[in-house]
Amino acid sequence: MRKSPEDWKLSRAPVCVLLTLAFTIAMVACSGKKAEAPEAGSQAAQKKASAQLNPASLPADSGPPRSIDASRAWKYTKEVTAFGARPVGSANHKKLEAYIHVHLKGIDVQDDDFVADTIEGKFPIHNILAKFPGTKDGIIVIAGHYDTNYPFRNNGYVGANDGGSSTGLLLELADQLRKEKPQGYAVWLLWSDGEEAMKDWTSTDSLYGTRHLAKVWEQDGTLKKIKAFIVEDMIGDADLNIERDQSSAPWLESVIYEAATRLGDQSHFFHRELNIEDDHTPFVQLGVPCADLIDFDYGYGNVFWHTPQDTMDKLSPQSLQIVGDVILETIRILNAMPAVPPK
Ligand code: 1BN
Ligand code: ZN
Repeated sequence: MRKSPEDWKLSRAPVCVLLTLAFTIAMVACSGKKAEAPEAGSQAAQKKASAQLNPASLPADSGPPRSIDASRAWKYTKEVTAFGARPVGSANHKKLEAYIHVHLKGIDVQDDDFVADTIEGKFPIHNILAKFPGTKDGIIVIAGHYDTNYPFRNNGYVGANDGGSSTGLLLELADQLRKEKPQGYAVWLLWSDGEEAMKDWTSTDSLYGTRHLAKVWEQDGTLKKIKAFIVEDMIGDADLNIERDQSSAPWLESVIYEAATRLGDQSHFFHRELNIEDDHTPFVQLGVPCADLIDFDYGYGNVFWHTPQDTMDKLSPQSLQIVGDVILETIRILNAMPAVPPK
């Protein structure tokens, strides 16, 4: 049963402070990775606030929104998760690649294949890209990773939320775009590979697929055409709380928040601000406007993240519905904006 925005505010408010504290400790203990809250009133926070968009400046709502088929996205997520651990170089990873390719039959698909030299040796990496042409000059990329962690290849880890939900939702978005072609910017769906670290997350041991693709697109000129690069990651959690990310473009997060508000889903967005490295990071570093839609509060204090407890029973089709619909509405608003990025 979906909670009303009021229910959410009431039930979440008392635990917010504790969650933030637990999260900070967990981040230091688990990964040593950057995922920090900014200092209130800091220069960065002020700059970010000033760069957010006034919703009144956005194009008006233009009729009934589109909606994904969440039961189908759920079925895809379940099927992806049922492959089991899907680390790079594994038989399960190959099976999932084939499953995605079969799903995309008839669509313009382009693979970005290369060999990554990692701390654990050389591994094949396969980014999968489905291109839906538009009617306007420019590209919106929606990305999510399909690999699971190499270090968890033998401990029963299945990555239902982390890898499963992102893959399942992208497959459903492909169905939507196949049914109704983009009326505006081209939309490219990216199943990214090698997002996870081979050992411990560092800037060189992580994001193998997107670091490669960002370089390729910088060299061939694609990067300049990208209007927005939106990552969806860990978006299946039944208790959905999408973070505001410090490295994401504030104006793009404003558009996403407006999309969520128009759908009545804003209570699931941007209660907490973190600095998150994810598949958007290589593109942020090259100046592309990005947003990372990630729920990094998966179980109390993120306890299910990167554990064998990341299983389907923690997820909900409703969360896939919310994120899928907000992505479609975001695309609609971007298409209606007179200039992207806004002047
Ligand atoms: C997301 C899911 N990530 C890895 N699996 C990226 C990430 C790693 C985000 C550490 C925050 C902290
Ligand atoms: Zn992960």
